[in-house]
Formats: sequence, C-alpha cells, structure tokens
Amino acid sequence: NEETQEYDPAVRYIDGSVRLRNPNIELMDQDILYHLALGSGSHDLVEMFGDVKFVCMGGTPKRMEQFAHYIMKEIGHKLPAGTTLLDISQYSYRYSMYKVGPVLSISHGMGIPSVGILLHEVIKLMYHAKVKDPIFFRIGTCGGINVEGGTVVISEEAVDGMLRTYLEVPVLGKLVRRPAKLDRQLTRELKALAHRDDPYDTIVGKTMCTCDFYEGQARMDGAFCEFSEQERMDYLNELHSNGVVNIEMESIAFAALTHLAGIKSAVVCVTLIDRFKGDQVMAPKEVLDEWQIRPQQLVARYITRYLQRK
Ligand code: R2B
Ligand code: URA
Repeated sequence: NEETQEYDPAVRYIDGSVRLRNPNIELMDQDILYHLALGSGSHDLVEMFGDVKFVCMGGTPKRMEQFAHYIMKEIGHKLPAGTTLLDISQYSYRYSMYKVGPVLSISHGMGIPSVGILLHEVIKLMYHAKVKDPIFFRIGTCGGINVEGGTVVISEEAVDGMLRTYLEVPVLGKLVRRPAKLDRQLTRELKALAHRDDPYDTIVGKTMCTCDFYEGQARMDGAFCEFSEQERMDYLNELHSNGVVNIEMESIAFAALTHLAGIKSAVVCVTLIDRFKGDQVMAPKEVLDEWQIRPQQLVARYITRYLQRK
C-alpha cells in the first residue's frame, strides 16, 4: 500500500485537547514515556504539564536550555523562590526537557528517527496531560540554497531528498506515507513578526529534509563521495529551481507527525552556510552562536504576543 494517507481534520476533541490515533493507549494501565523518563503511572502529568501551550524543539540540549532561560526572561516568568530550571528528562540520558510556564523546551537530537521517537512521546504527553490546542515549533539550523549565512528560514513545506512531500516509513513491511504539512497561517504570522530593522533576512520557502548530513546533502567532504563537483552543482541547482531554500534533517518528520496528530506546527531555522559557496561549516563559533539565537527570537516574539493577547 503506497497510498498517501489523508486525514480528516477532526483529530482533536471539541475542547481542543489532543486525541491519539491509537486506541491501545487508553486501555493500558500506565504508559511509560521511556525516552523522556516520565510515565502516566509514576507522574501526575496533568499537574506537571496541563498548562503547556507551546512546545519548542531544537537539536542540542544546550541550545534548548538557553532557549528556556531566554523565553523565561521574554515572558517574565518567575521560578518559585529558591528553585532553578531543571532538566526534567535528565535521567533518560537521551533528550533534555525544560518547562517555563506554558513553554516546553526540548532537545530532539539529530535526524528523522530521533525527532520521530520524541514526537511519539511528546504527543502522548500532551494527551495524558490534557493539553488543549498546543502549538509546536522546531527552532533549528540548516544549510542555505543561494541564501547567505545567518538568514532565518520559515518552512512553508518539507520535502525529502527525492523532493517528495510526505514522510515514508516502513510499518509491518509496508511503506506508509504521511503528508508533511505545516500550518500556513502560523507560517504567515511568524513571517509578519520579522522586523524590518533585523540585521538579517527572514524568508519563507521549501525545506529539504535528508537522512544524512554529507552525501545526502550533496556534500563532497564526507568519508565517502562518489559524485563529481558538476553533479553536485546540478543537484543544488535543481533544488533551487524547485523552490528549495534550505536543507536540514528533521522537518519532514516534524511536519508529518504533528499534522497526523492535528497539532499546529512551524519550522524556523537559521542557515549556517550557503551551499552554493561550500560544504564545510566555517563561521567562527561566536558568529554561529549569534545566528542560532535568531530563530529563537522570532518564536519568542510569537509566544510573547500570544500570551499578551490572552
Ligand atoms: C541541522 O543541524 C544538524 C546537522 O548538523 C541536524 O540536526 C539539522 O537538521
Ligand atoms: N544542518 C544541516 O542539516 N545542514 C547544514 O548544512 C547545516 C546544518
């Protein structure tokens, strides 16, 4: 069966709470969210997470800890006296998770399998905690296609290395296709939050999601390379003419699994390099650190506006 699945939009309950497309979960005595070091039997998930509205994910534990501190300042959230921010999932030794009021900041590691496992568990966490209408963001890094380093890219669509618009996963020996759709309105709202005087561009375009950083992204500097420089250029030109503006490694799973769960989501990444100019990420660390704050700033603007409107 290679049919692309389409979903009816009514995947949430009337009150906006997340519904699981899995009848087995509610029949289980308890559900262990193994890679988060949490469980529905061992933790009061409604008490711990019931007030969550935004789930922000990015690759590294450090960046997501920084984002937690940054968003705390931006939304003026105060921790209870005498407490510090703590990594809720530290004993999973897999992902890191910080909670700042209505915002969860979680590291997803590298690649589709890593973000996919996390999404299964975070979507179940939303369900167990009875969270209503959560909004998910990926704040990440990427390579640009004819785009200067430091540019912020909001993904309008995610495609795979074959320019296909769905996530394809083998399940029980069959390939299942899940459309990788992102929320158009959320994308527009984010774009509108870019400031005219930001010292960098914020653009909207197609994002290619690959299963590899090297050959899979047309790099010639991996341990292996079996194509020529001309073939590399032809491929990047083909991507460019198909409207692809950046390449990274999680967007297609992020888009497909949030869409399947009926959760609004957006992907905002900063380019670390223009792939028309090279393969190696060479910008100095201080420059890379400054660039990586840019997607966080845009998402923080969205979150603060949203909370002020409430
Ligand atoms: C961007 O950066 C990582 C590879 O360096 C990967 O997680 C991604 O999507
Ligand atoms: N992340 C990627 O996946 N590719 C790049 O070129 C840079 C960051």
